Amino acid sequence: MAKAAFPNIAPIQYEGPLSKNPLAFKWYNPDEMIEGRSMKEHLRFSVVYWHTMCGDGSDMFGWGTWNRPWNNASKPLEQAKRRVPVFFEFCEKLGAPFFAFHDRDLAPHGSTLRQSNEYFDTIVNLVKAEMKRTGVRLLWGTAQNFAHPRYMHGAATSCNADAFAFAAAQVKKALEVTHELKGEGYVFWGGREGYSTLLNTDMKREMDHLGAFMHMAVDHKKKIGFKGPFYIEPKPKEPTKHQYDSDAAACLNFLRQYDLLEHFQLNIETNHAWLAGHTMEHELEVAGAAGALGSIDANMGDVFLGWDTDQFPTDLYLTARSMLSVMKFGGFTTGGVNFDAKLRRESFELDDMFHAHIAGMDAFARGLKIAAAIRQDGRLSDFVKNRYRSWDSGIGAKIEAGKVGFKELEKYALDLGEVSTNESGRQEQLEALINSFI
Ligand code: XLS
Ligand code: NI
Ligand code: NI
Repeated sequence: MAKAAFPNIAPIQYEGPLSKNPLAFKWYNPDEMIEGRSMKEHLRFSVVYWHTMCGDGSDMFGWGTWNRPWNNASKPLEQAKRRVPVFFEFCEKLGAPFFAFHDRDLAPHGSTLRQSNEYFDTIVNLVKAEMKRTGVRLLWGTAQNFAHPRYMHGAATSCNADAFAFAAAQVKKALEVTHELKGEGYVFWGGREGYSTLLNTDMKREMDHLGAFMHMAVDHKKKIGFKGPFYIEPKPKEPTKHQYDSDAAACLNFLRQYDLLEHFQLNIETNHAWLAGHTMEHELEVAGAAGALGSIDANMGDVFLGWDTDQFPTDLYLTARSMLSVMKFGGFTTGGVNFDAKLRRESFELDDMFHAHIAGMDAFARGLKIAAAIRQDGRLSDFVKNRYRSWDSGIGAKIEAGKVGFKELEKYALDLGEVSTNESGRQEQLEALINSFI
């Protein structure tokens, strides 16, 4: 085995809320049971390969800052090989049960597609061995169809049919690898599927192509026997001015229009929800109401910066309300809490990798406990139920059952005199109620 990358860090243990050890969990206690499931099963934490192994702290204004001693190979393939054991040592010490990758962050681009596929296979063999050794599993795989110049106009929505073909070949391969590694699901994030200006864009034609692309993916999934769900990950902008998968509602509309809904769920990312002008819980509720809440990319943005800052999620209101929505729709099955999050440029030391993930895991563990306590208490759900009681009997029940139309309702309203059931929405009281659990 290669030399340890984190020789000074022992496996992270749960030490409880009073611990002052920064390299310990204060709230994430994997085996603790909540509503009949262990925390580990509820949260299904996942580490991403791209930010964790391929990020370097650079931004549009400056070079990389992060101290990553293993990033010292002269050839890209050699570099990719060095990263594999480091990543799995990290996941193992952190106690993260899952990971996620793009094809091109595991292995480098080759000079031809054939060579890229060979590089990919070489690294996948190493990954497979490490997965076996550590027991870390794959939450989902995906294809990076946005970094290379060939995708400048998009991939499945490119004006260039050759780019579409190339993207199809890449997704085919990434899907096969995901299946080989027994991935729980497969993600489609839009990359550059969108536009910079409508002046040069045939939107209808591009959407039709995207629909066709997804059908081809579904066909291939069936062909190889991959049983996990496909997820679409909504995002409204960045890198393009407008991404077609702009939010949960737009994705659901696309899936319905192209008759794809039965094959897809959504992977909701906090920072993307915020960029779309929505809260995370809004997006979770939209997905959940359509029976399409699959997984989450856990991070958060900065309210004063209008871009995808991908910060680690440490806000307890956010994690508690996210978990309330997730639990309301039955919790994760194939999905999980995937940390699509990156360290700040200034957090350049090696230990920061652990501090950031511990912070995110503890925040979600605490969010889970808070959500479970709110559910157990019952006042919040009772309030909502009671608020809609006019639909449980009388005219409300008749409307819901489809037994009356405008004619009957007009008669009912004429005889009613005035609507008398209005009562307070109690927003402030409910906000205080939530606060009493935090
Ligand atoms: C980018 C997305 C991306 C997806 C995977 O903003 O979050 O990282 O999760 O392609
Ligand atoms: Ni993401
Ligand atoms: Ni993102």
